[in-house]
Amino acid sequence: KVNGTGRLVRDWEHWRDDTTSLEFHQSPKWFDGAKFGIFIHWGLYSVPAWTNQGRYAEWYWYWLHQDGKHSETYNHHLDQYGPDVKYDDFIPSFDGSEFNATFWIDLFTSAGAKYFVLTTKHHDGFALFDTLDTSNRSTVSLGPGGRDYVRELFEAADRKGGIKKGTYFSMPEWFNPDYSRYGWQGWPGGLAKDIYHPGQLEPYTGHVPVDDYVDDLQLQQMRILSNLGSDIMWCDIGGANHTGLFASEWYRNTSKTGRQVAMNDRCGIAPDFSTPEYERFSTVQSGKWETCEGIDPYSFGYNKATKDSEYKSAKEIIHNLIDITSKNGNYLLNIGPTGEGKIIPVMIRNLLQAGRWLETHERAIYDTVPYPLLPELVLPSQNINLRFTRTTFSFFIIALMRPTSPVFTIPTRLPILPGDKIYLLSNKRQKSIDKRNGVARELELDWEFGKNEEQVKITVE
Ligand code: FUL
Repeated sequence: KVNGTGRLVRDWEHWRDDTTSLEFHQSPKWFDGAKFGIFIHWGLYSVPAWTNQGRYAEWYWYWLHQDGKHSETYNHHLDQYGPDVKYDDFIPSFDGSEFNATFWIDLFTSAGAKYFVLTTKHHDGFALFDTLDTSNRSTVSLGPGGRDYVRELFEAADRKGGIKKGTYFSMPEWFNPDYSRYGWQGWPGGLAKDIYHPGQLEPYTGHVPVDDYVDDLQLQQMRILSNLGSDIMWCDIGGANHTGLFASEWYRNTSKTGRQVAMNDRCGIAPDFSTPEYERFSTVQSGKWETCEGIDPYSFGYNKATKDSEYKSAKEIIHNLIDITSKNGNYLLNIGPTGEGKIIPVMIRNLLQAGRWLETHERAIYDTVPYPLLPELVLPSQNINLRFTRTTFSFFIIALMRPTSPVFTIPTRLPILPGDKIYLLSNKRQKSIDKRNGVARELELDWEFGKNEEQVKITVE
């Protein structure tokens, strides 16, 4: 909805269920303020859980076919499982024996995440929820115990409260026979030929043939939205789909669903937020965005070849979150559990450590907005590496490094006035800012990463 001054306004009450109004939709306020989410890539690929560096482990099946003979994935598969084990033979091992929904949710909230996004179906077409009559290719129909992991995790989140529930959903399926006519932009859209036994096809277990694949997509998305109650529809890849036709009527119709679902930029409609992957913006963006990347340096899916020391440390996680927040982004940090559903100790440790920093400094992150005049100050020669965020009544200075000298100059004015109170978030001792002559002001701050006795002076000119 556009108000009298021609500016976009968030006015969901006046939302119309037509596709034109989709163009004006913006991300929900809760999403803008949430800043930190946990992405979870968990699926059949978590069983072999392997890739050579620089590639996504969740693409295991694809690499196996794409690379052909003598590729690293080919040799790895042959070596580990022999020529007769097909991708779908991993289904019985994807058993959730170590999946503990309550523990996952406790971990995410202790890490300071305000939302999570779970892979409900990745490109291999194997769903973690009940796809009803659209397909039997799911944990509910084929997996041990017939479990609906999306429902289990969502129920745990509802029990805990305070965390929003999101759903990753791949539109295309690499080797779904019904998708083959939609193959696009180099996307395979073909059948999985068994490369160990030329001339044979790999099974696409649980496939239910349909007239139109994209009708099924719509039904599955509607199910995720209506029955499971997703807050974020995180589509992937796009391609042929009907999202534009039903998103306005359902996802955005508060009277039908009671809420507004945030949708990313891979659904095929005007998005609420963009999704740079293993990338981020270095300047403040007016449109909302969200960086997604793994705690693993190269992969979303669990990769057994990654060493503990290679995972992002708590410090890296927090530094990334601070930097992204200062530019109007959210940080969707991915973890890849094992095939059994275990989150490995190093991931747990680093997430919990990150959460401890957030606990003390949450006011500088959640529900803040950028300070567009000066989102950051980076002067490497002096080790100065600051980020700035603000709320209506507060201004936050976050130091990522200890400057060489305790006294340094900021080349612009900060929105701090004589008489304002200034204090370290981890230490509530307050100081009033002295009255200084007009423009130039000197502030004294306790140095954040120091032992609190140290002082830093910031001169604002
Ligand atoms: C990409 C996918 O191909 C990756 O496997 C991963 O899911 C990432 C978030 O999106 O497009």
